[in-house]
Amino acid sequence: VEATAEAMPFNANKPLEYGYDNAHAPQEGEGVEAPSDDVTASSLSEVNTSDKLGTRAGNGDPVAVGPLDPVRTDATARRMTTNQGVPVSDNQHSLKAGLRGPALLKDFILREKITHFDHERIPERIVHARGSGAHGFFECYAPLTDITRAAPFQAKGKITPVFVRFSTVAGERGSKDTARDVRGFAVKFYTDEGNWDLVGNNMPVFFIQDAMKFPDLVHAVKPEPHHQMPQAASAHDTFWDFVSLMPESTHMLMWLMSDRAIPRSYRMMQGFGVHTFRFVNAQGEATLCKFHWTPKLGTHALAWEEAVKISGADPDFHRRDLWEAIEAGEYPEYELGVQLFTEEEAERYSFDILDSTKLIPEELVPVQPIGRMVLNRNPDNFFAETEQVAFCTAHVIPGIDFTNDPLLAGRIHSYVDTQLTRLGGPNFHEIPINAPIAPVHNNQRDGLHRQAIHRGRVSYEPNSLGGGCPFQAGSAGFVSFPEPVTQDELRGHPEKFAEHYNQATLFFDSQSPAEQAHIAGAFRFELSKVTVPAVRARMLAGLANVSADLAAQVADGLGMEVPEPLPRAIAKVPQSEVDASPALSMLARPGDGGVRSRKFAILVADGVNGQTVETVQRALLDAGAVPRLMGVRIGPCVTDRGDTLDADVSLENEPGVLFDGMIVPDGADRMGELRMDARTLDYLKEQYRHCKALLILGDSDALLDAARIPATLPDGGQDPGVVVGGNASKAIDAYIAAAGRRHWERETDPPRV
Ligand code: HDD
Repeated sequence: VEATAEAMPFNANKPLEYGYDNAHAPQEGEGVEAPSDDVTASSLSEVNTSDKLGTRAGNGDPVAVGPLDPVRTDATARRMTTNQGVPVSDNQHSLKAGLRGPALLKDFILREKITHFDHERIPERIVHARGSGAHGFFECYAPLTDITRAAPFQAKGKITPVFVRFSTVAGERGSKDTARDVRGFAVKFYTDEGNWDLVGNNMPVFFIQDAMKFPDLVHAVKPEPHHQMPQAASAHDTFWDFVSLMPESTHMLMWLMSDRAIPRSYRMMQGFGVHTFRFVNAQGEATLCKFHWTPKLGTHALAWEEAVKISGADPDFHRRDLWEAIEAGEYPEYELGVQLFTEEEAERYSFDILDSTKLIPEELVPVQPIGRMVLNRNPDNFFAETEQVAFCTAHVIPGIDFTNDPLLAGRIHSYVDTQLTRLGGPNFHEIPINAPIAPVHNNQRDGLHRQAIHRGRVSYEPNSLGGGCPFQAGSAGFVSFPEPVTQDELRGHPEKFAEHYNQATLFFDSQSPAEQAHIAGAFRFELSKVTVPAVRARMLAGLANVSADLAAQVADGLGMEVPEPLPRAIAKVPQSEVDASPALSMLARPGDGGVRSRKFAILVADGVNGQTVETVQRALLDAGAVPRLMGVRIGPCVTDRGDTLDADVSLENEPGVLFDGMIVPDGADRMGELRMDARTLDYLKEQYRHCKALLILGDSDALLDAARIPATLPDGGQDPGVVVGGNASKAIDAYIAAAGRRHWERETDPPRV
């Protein structure tokens, strides 16, 4: 616009009228050093794993950094461009005919920006929509060459990069983390011989035996279709209607109603491959195999009421926990173990190893540790990595093969298929997070969003024009295990599949009293949300086949009688090999009992005894824990010594449920502000009710009395989780020893406090 100030009502060319003040815009190369320029996408599929990854894992450095480097972008000190690389001069204003005139269609910069934005979302996963991911590595303990030729297990110390995604199942992408639900535990191994995906859960069994029923199961558990409620919860009519008609889900229901369904952290839960797989060695010999991940920190759970409150206070509780632990260098670690057995042994078991509603008791086939996985790098970009990662049970490598588990068969189809819609076409394997590190060469061509530029005119095989390349690998490639098949085609299931209760009973009987009480409480809660009495009654009739005691407790909680047990589907119930499996209790894996990476709140207010705060903080830090100073508000408070402490969290912004334990330092007498705040007592009560350890120092024990917290257990014994001490340095040691676990033994139903 050529105009003078005199001719126009305002000066059209005055730079600030456009809101663009070049003087304050960052200039190219200012302040931060620009990243190096050697970023090309070409090396993606040809990365040499040993060069890029080899020895770096041992010292804790990220191993999966190398392969993705070519596609990581960083805008630091770069100027803004369009997607075509055209520098953008003004990202604040659309192109208009005059400052108050209409926007112009030829504004390709505006249109590109809005069009891209309009298409930012992709369909969420139909199940496991809510998840969190991390990079890391797998390290093999010893060569397993006699049982498998799978690349990750060929040498002691062999490092394979991995990407892991943990998830809930039922909730949508933005739903809460602490729902009562199964957790997904999916691991992508980027091996030298292609990608292997071990797509498991934190429970070793499943609801159904045959993939044919999966859509029904998912429709039943998802929010009901007419009003789209409830979100991320199984406590509603359609779920219980379905499972009460599906006795094969009884065993899984025991797991789902147990504390396994409300883990304290993704870092503190087991993972299982669920199905029986096959290891195959170089001679083509097979060994049957079940996969187990065991967390180094042990298996720990939340209390149900705590999980409910956390979902309001921090719906990202597990995501945050995983992220913060990795940022802090507290790398989550899991041991991979296998149960190995032969076809002949399997035939003798009282259950069918092709039935995913059954596990193999560890007392029958022990779990042998074969390696460890360490997660040591957070994703750079949630969408590019965690959302776009595509796990597929069909992704196996030479040395690992399927069995005829009919649930697995359906999965082999489903996962690839679902990505076609979710990720928009058949080339999702080229998305960087999904691309194998092993080279990819075949004659598959074209399709939406093709990244590779295939050279030459040959895209068929056999060919002579391309020298016969790429050539078949023969026995060096993936050779399916030649399982003989001689049977008729039919729809049905093997006889042992009809036994539905033995392992549900084994699970319940193997739990500690507190875990059993939680299972009964969970059934009571869920069934109390069921509005159709006949569904509740049918479920109770199923539970009567599991445990008379459990059925009676649940019925009592619902004000109902225990009905006649459901008729059994199998005529002659096979005898279980074991009556008790201690390994099924979460208490069997306490970890080292320490407090590493656990969060503790130290209550502070003006007048707090500064010395005790310092002692407690130091000791917790030395033990690897995360102490936070919690005040009535954040910011400074003055200690009895006259110096100031900074409260970094407040009773309001980080409620007590977000902490593993709480400490009240000496000084309650002086800390009037804290005493007068009703939330202080609420938080103490909650900590107690959720069975966390409390440390109360000096005159602050008056708060314990005010909150009516008993120092003794219901059976009259001393509660080791309530540490009351005059001497801070002595008391904190006792506290740390007590704070690595929950003190379930103090629980009563209903709660005393
Ligand atoms: Fe599945 C996702 C685990 C049975 C079909 N499943 C999905 C994920 C996990 C599992 C962890 C999330 C992967 C990720 O983080 O991206 N699913 C299991 C386990 C099962 C199981 C342990 C039983 C042993 N699933 C199962 C069956 C079917 C599916 C029987 C279909 C026949 N599952 C899917 C799916 C999903 C999926 C629809 C949704 C998004 C995706 O795959 O990528 O294909």
